[in-house]
Parts: sequence; C-alpha cells; structure tokens
Amino acid sequence: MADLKVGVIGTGFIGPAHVEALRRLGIEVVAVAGPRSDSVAEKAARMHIDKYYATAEALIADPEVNVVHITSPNHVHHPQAKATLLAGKHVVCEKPLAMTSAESSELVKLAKEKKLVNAVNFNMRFYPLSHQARQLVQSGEIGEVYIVQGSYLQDWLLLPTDWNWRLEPQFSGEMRAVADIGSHWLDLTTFITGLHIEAVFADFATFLKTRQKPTQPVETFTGKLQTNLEYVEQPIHTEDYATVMLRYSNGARGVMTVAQVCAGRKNRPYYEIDGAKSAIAWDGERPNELWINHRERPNELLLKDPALLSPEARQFTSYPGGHNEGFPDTFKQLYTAVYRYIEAGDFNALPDFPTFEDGDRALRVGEAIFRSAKEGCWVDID
Ligand code: SOE
Repeated sequence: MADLKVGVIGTGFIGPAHVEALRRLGIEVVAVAGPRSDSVAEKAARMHIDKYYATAEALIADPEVNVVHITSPNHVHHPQAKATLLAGKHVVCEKPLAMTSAESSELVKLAKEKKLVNAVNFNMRFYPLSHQARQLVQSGEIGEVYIVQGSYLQDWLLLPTDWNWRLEPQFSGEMRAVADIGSHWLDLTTFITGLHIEAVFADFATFLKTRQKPTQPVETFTGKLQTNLEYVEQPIHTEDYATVMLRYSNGARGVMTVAQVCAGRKNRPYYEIDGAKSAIAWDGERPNELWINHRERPNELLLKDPALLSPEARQFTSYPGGHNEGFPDTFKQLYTAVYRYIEAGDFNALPDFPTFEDGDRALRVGEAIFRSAKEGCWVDID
C-alpha cells in the first residue's frame, strides 16, 4: 500500500481515530483539514502530520492525496464526498453518508461511474464477533430469524449543559440519536442477519426541550471534561430518545431503542437475535463475548479467540484469545478490508466492507423512521 497517501477531513473526536487506525496498517496520512485553522495546526502537530489545510477543498485538491477520509459534521459529507469523487479519489465517509437519500443516491451513482472505492464507516461490523455472529446466523445455526431486538444507549447528552453540533439540525440533520447511533445498530443487525427492513413504526421523545449551548465550540464527548463555560439557552427539536418497531423481509420482527440520555451507559450497543433453533446476544460493553443461547441445552459464552472463529471472522482478528480487541481495532479492521480492495483494483469484485450503497439504504430507512415518528403510523421503506 506504499503509494496510497491519505488525507483526513476533520480533527475532532473521530478524525484522529481514523489516522491512528491507518497508521497501524502502515498507510501514510499526509494531510488533515479542520474547520478552524488555529486548532487544525495544533491537531496536525499533535498527530505528527506535516500538511494541514483550513478547508476540505484544499485537502481534496492536494495532488499527493489519493484517498480521502471524511469525518466532518453530517451536513458537509455529501459535498465533500462528491468533490472527492470528482477529483478521482477514493473515499471513506463517516456515517451518515449524507443528509438525504437524494444526496446519497447521487453519490452511489457517481462512485459507480468513476469506478472509485467508496466506503461508509460502519465500523461496528468489524468487531470480530460481529462477523462470527453473521456466520452463525447466515449458516442457519440459529434457525430462521424471528426477532431482532436491542438498543444503543449513551449518556454524554444527559445534562442540559451537554452540547454538541449533533444537537443543531443545520449540522446534524432532522434526526439526532437515530442518525448518529441508530444507524450503527441498524447497519450491524442488517449485516448480521442479511435481512432487509421493509417497514418501520417509530416513537420519538425530546425530554430536554431546551439546552445550554456553550459560547465556545465543544468536541464530541469532551463536554463532560469542561468546566467554567458560559452558556446561552437554545430550544431543542431533535430526539433524545427513539424506539422503532421493525418488519423484515422474511416476516421477522424487531425493535430498537436509541438514546443518549441514559446515565451510566457510556457507549453501549446491544442486540439479541432470536431464531427457531437458538439465539445469540452481544453487549458492546463486553465486545469480546458472544452469548449463544439454547432451549434444550446449556447456553454458551464464546470468547473472542481466532482459533474458535469462522474463517470470515478470523481474518478480522489480530490478537489471540484473551487479548481483547475493541473500538479502535474496528477502524483498523475496516480499513484492512477497504485498502486491500483498493490494492486489488478489481472494482467489479463484491466489497467485504460497507459501501455507499449501504449508506444510501441507511438513509432511506432513516427517512422512513422520521416520517413514521411524525405521522404516527407504519411506513414502508422506499
Ligand atoms: C457519538 O454518539 C459517537 O461518536 C458516534 O458518532 C460514533 O459513530 C460512535 O461510534 C460513538 O459515539
């Protein structure tokens, strides 16, 4: 991968996670771009990256850059991904891919026309046990899937003084918890089951109708660390909470609850998939454990150990049993798949990572969820 040079747009919480993961694979990050020229210089220096830009456009135009990672706020994902593709460069874009399915379908089409690699950063697929769960379900070991249930809970937006750009629709879009973390849960369970969501029924709630916006910028998750800030009261219209009922293509049913106001849940995706023969369950706070549950014999607890995993799961595992792999490792494993695909250069081969098509589908599901929450009815997925 020597000739691949990467530029990363965004130097907040997730941007550095992309940089770190790429470096663990020996992939060179030659430039970063940030929204505020003062902090991007400091962030670049902290990451030992020589080149930095005050605008995404300048980074995309850099002739040395041939792959762009987009980790900026949601509202600029579409224009930055479009500019990257038009510049003839491969792109890895954080979720959600765009603000609307009209934008995301344009990106799918353009990437196909340009024959450029395109990925959406649904990194949770790359916990080793996510691939193991997929193999268990899709090989029929738990039988026909009846129920897909679970939640994704956090607490970093619990307090009225917790603030982030995700609370502002002009940056995040018309939804918050569903777009930010619901998209992960829906992509992960779709990846594992192979089932497509056909219809949704959603209930939203905004418990904090107003919040205190700090008078200076605050990065994701860092609000908990800051004190002595000055605040301005802001009205809030996006959802703190959502529960979504799901109907799947095989007649299975599901339910997902997402919220970022759940004290003590720091970052906890959870699913249980119940089949005709057995069930599986996974807790993101214990990502190296997978429960395999039975009716007529003792339940099993599978600990992440490459020696016990399927070949599909083993290829995305780097450490032996008992050496836990977590959140940062999922970025490394995702990029292992993406950059292996770029290196192979066969753009007709089926990608083994989430692409813009997955990002586009996620937006169509999100738009149906938003409509259902507004209209109070079942909504079919377009
Ligand atoms: C905040 O909810 C956040 O950083 C998400 O935006 C990420 O996608 C998730 O992986 C962790 O939490």
